[in-house]
Amino acid sequence: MENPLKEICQILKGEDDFLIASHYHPDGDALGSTAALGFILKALGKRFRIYNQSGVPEAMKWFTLPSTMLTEVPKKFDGWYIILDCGDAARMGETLMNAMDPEKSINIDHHMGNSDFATINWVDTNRPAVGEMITLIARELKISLSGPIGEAIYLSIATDTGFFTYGNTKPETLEIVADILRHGLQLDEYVPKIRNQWSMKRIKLWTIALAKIELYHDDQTAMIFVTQEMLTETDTGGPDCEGLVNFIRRIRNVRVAIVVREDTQHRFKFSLRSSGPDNVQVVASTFGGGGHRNASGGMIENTAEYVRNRLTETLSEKLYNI
Ligand SMILES: [Mn+2]
Repeated sequence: MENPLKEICQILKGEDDFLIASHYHPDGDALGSTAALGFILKALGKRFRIYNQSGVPEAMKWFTLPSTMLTEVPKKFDGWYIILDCGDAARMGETLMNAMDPEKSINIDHHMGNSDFATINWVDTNRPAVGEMITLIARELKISLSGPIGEAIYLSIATDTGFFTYGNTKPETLEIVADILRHGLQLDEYVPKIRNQWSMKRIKLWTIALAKIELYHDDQTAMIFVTQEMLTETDTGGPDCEGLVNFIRRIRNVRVAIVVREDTQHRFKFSLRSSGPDNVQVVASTFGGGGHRNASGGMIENTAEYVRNRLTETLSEKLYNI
């Protein structure tokens, strides 16, 4: 495709009915980019609907949407499907995937290895968030980043860059944020809305989990096992564990942080974090997992004892060379 951005803007201007969707269990980027594009279509006076198979998560219920978030695919829909932040078609959920008209679909994404599942595919892996790509659409259509559009784009970019701390944060990313601030976004009011959304259940889970940190390799590896028992006891789930691995990575002199979560009996999901040259991707790939040099993960089906031993042994071999 010569210039998918221009082509997408032509369709947004020329057509009238759109369904915007993102991956189920939406994160800040999925929800923020969906809303931002909705606000753009609203500004253009177009008909549109927004859809997410799993709806708006509890922690983002406060967020201003351009219209009601549908959780059912509309029966009679003849317009264009715009799919955001989905590395492959299955991420949008099966119902929409089956309903989507492959001849009238747009895929806007930043994941590596995107399967180019739509009619028009705009995939840019250098973008830290889809929200940044939606900004380019707004600019092309001469729509300013004021009010709810700016808020939605800020949510997208801030959450996918760890509030501008990950390596994917580029000068251009901060220039977009500067533009949003010039249009009036008040960070002291807005950022607490995004960040201060923890439930007491989650705090209870972390309290139990943090009390069980295990240290290995001369205290250079910190590991936590989150068991089904802990999750049941605190009435929490997988999403409540998010961020735990980054948190224990903050212990001084720890080079690798690991959180292992019991998914079902004898099935464990693990996340690894490191920084700089310490490559945890090679450790994850030993178990068929994936990710990046400093953030990777995967799954092991065996006993907890086996998982603990294999992960520490593999780290000894592949990372610490001991
Ligand atoms: Mn994203």
